[in-house]
Amino acid sequence: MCENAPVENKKKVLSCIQPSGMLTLGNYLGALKNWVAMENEFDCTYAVADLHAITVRQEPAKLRAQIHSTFALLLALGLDPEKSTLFIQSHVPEHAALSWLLSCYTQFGELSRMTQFKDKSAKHADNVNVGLFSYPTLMAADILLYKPDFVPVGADQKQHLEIARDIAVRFNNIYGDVFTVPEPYIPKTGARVMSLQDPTKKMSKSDENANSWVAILDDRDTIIRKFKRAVTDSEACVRVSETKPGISNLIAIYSAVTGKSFEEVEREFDGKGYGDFKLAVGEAVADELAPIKAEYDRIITDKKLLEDLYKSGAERAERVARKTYLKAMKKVGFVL
Ligand code: ATP
Ligand code: LTN
Repeated sequence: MCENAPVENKKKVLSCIQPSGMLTLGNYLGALKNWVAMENEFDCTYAVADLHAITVRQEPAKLRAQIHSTFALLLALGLDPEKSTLFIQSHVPEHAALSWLLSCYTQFGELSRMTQFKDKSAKHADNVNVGLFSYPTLMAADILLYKPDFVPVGADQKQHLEIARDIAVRFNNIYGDVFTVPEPYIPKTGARVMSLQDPTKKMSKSDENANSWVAILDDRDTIIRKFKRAVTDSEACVRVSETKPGISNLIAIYSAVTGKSFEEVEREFDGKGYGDFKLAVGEAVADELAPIKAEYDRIITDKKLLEDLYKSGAERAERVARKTYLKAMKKVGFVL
């Protein structure tokens, strides 16, 4: 579609990211890189999902810094606040408000089946709070308020998106056409980046072993060192195979960053050892992330700019969110 086409003709996209720690290469390849790629073709709304982050305990000062940092990173990635609506979730109160409404149209049984809930409640056994359980209703509110056609997320969020769709259909069946039922948009390449230390698990920013993930803001030496230490196998043959999850993960990462197909990568490293390959992956990732880090370092010090942008983003988001929220409230029977 033409870059200057009026916004109304473009399909709508909505996605959010939690400020729950240092964003990783998994977040970048599985989600954020795609956000940037979608910006010209779609009318995009992107938020820092800070309300979601407190489903696990956060230290106040650290959370505040992470919210700022995540918002700054969105700008550093190259997202344009004129083209896309960029905001912080808690600045638009309709998210929490609609979440309550939707929770009354969500079944206990369907939330109990969420694998992320099962995983996270096992991991944080001392704090299995109600928010962690009902989190998909907040995510459904994030989505449904903006009536998006597509929701880009990594493969791990598919189940939550399904629930959002089910809630929308259920609500619409009772009250008429209130919500748009969105489609998932899951990028093919780099859809699931695995841990560098245990390639059977996804790369996760909350993993305690810092060698298992690469942060988008890691410096070059750190990135190369982490790839050198990546767990592989003893076969020393650069080839994708189900029995070689470590090397397959590195090939997928290299392919996502360089745009080369898996076959091209295998050919390029035919007869070469893992040492050479790991170094090449590390260098390619470092090259891709370096300009983002440089831009981030510049933006994060400009507090005034950040504040202006997240305030105007929230105003723009709320104009849309308010309309949908009031429509839903009215349909349910509230006095407005
Ligand atoms: P946590 O470790 O706190 O659960 P996370 O690292 O899994 O967090 P999220 O904030 O839950 O990250 O995810 C943000 C986005 O990044 C989502 O769209 C998610 O699908 C995507 N994502 C996260 N980790 C990966 C990964 N390893 N591979 C691909 N995509 C990922
Ligand atoms: N749950 C997502 C983040 C998230 C989200 C959303 C993604 C919150 N609200 C709405 C897409 C649409 C996660 O943890 N990755």
